[in-house]
Amino acid sequence: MSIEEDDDEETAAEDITSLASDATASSILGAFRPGKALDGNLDNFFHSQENVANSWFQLEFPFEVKISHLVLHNRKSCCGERFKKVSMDVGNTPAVPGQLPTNPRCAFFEGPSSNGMEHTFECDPENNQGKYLSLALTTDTVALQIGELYVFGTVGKKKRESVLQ
Ligand SMILES: [Ca+2]
Repeated sequence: MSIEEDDDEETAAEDITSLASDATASSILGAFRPGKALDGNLDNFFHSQENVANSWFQLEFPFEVKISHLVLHNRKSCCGERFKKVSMDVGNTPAVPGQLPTNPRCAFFEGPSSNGMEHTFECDPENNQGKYLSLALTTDTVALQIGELYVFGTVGKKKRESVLQ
């Protein structure tokens, strides 16, 4: 019997949302900034500009992360059905405004959702690794809206130490 070394691969998935270094979007409607999807408040939300093709929301991490699943809370107050045909992609290529993200897909939601609905989207952490996580509308709907997003996954031990210093 031996004591195993700390192994990054065996680290349990945890909420890594707060490790993100930036949150951006293809467009923003007024004060409904991307940070509104990350503030722990289910009563507010991120909202892209309306009727713009290929709307996306992106989290950037300062290092590659392995993503196991996402928990998403839709906007509560209205228009939950707008969240549909959403592609969730993870990789090292940042998204470009006006274009759909090109990273490998971790999940796809056919939808439609409804007001305030909570969703869990499973990813494969071994195949869904990178610095960028994007959620993108792949269909014509009014806007991308996200009440709250939680990202679960793992980071390497050395990377974790560099963040904590
Ligand atoms: Ca919020």
